[in-house]
Amino acid sequence: MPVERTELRGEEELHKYYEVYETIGSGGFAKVKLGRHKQTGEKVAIKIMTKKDLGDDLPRVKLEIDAMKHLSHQHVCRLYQVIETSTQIFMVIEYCPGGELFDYIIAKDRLSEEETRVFFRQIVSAIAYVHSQGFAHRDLKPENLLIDGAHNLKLIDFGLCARPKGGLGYELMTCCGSPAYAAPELIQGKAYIGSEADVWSMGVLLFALLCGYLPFDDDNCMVLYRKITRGKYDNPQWLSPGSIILLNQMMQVDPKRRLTVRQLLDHPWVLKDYNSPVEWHSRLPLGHIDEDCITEMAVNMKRSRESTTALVKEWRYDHTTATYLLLLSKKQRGKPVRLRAEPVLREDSCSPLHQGLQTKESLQFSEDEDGIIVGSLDFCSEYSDDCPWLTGTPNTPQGVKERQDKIPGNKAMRMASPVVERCAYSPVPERRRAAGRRPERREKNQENKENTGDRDAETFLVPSLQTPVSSKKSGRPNKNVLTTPNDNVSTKTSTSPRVGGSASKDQKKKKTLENGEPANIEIMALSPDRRSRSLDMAGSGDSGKKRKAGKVFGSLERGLDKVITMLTPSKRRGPRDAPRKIKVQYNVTLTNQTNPDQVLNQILSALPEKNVDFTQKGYTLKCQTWGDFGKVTMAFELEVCFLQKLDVVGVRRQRLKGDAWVYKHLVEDILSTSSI
Ligand code: H91
Repeated sequence: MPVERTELRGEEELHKYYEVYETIGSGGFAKVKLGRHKQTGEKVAIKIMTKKDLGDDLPRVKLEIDAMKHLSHQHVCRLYQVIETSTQIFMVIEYCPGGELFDYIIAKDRLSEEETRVFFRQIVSAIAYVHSQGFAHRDLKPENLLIDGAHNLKLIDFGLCARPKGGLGYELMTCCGSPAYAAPELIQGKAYIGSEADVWSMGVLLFALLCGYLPFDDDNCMVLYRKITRGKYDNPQWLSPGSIILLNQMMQVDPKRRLTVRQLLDHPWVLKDYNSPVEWHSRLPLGHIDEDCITEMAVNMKRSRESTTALVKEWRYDHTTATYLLLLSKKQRGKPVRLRAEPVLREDSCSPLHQGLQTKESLQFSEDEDGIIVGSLDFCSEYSDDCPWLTGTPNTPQGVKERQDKIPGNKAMRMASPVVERCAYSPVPERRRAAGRRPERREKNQENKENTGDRDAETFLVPSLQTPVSSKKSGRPNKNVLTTPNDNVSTKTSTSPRVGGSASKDQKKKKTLENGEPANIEIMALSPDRRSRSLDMAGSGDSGKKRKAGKVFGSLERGLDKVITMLTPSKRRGPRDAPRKIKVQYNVTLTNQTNPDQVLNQILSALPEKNVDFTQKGYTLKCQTWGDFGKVTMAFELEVCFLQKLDVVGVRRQRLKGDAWVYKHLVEDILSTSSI
């Protein structure tokens, strides 16, 4: 694997070119951090792996890197740079501010057929391209599709992909991927064709988009496998006849009777409202070299355009590749193709790019658990700038402008050729507790949308004496000793629950934003027996509103081509004494409450009931669940925050590790138990 081996320690190399911020997720043995490329100011995702931890998975990482170097497509997440040392591997990847498609689906419960079609066409486009390059993805699921700043999907996680030497038509034997999305032939340990298995997974994915839960699901692996091999699932009543037909054609147990990707490109369901087949060819072919980017790089590097072109064409996935691809990305978004003078180490960050922002005082870097130096960047304030579509109306496909190109003609997609791998499918011993299956409650919700439930029975625990600070809890916290991060609140500890809160009914309020637009936000006041519902989606695009003095945010963020890093003032490194004020995002559950301490305490009391361990830092709870073998099965964060403009408290949630559907149900349980 020709990656950059450097005299510098990998980390130094990384910090030479990138600012590294907080962890935004994890995948397998990898940690993913937010970063910013210093010369272009572009945000990047940095996947960090320690070779020792990877062990036998190291070949998978190499496979993923090789696949990603090969793939350049509008719906495939782009690899920019690889830094490898004797102990670590850093992958610098295209940043997708919208996060996982999974979170988007659950925030909306399910998507409309129209919005599903927009996404599904992009998924078909990505997979047709990936297959045309001789790869099968083999782990298609909504967690592996990210949403970029223009609300377009990007496929990630090529760690399980296969590229049979003789081509995709050849059979594979390695059973991989997530069981719920796995094709019957795969879980039966039969030889299978990668592209056919991908179509099955796309069927499961399509179902998840349209329904918000999985077609095949069970806590027990063997029962789940039986369901998959039978291929029987229920079609909910909201599915259109066209959707039912398409799903059925994709989830055919016999792979030979299943639709092919080629057939999907111009399937009647896919064509509806578009009248053009899916455009799957790459709009960003690797061979093309952009002259503007070369000119800018040549000037910056003080070398000729010819030698710069030659350097870029080596595609070494070093800093040259990264700079070129990031400049290209800027150009494609209509931003100036400009580089700052030269890369400098962070100590020297008072360059024009950072003027007025990164004073030594405001730069807060600390070492994280891996010893990686990290800064801190306010995510939420940036979120809706990165994702203009977040400010839109729910269920409206926006920002997605798929080119209405011609049908890919007869140009055959390069498919096929055999390779045989062997490995039996090993049922995961300890699976999801209550993975995304359609709960009865959901049905009730559907039928009784306006049902007010027994809200009067809401009970609240009184906030306790403790002051904010980071209270590390291991094991089960004492329910009676609740902490509040606010020392201004009542300092009485009470063990007796008292009835509190307004007895208001579920409210479906249409709030008006400051700009006069209806926010179209659903505010749910839930009783303990009701599922917590997420914010349907809404936004307050106005990122420029004044913030409290002392915070390095606000108008500055729009300056200098929005490339300025907003670093956290020193006092914000410690636990917060007040909840953050954030914009509405789709990973925020709205409450109808105004007291953050009350919300926090409700969550704190619910966590032990659900066997969730947590560490509290101010208003953020870092939660974990443990499996039978002392392994962390799930990791996520819940943060109580104020929602700008709405003046209510919300709960931001972020999954860091674990099965997405189990997480969904666990968090729903916690929030509904908390009667939020
Ligand atoms: N899942 C498979 O949580 C569970 C924001 C966010 C923004 C990203 C860009 C690339 C990647 C992740 C991003 C991301 C893992 C990325 C790409 C590849 C890859 C991995 C990550 C999670 C890990 C964090 C991810 C989402 C998927 C966020 N993530 N928020 N941009 O292999 Cl190719 Cl692991």
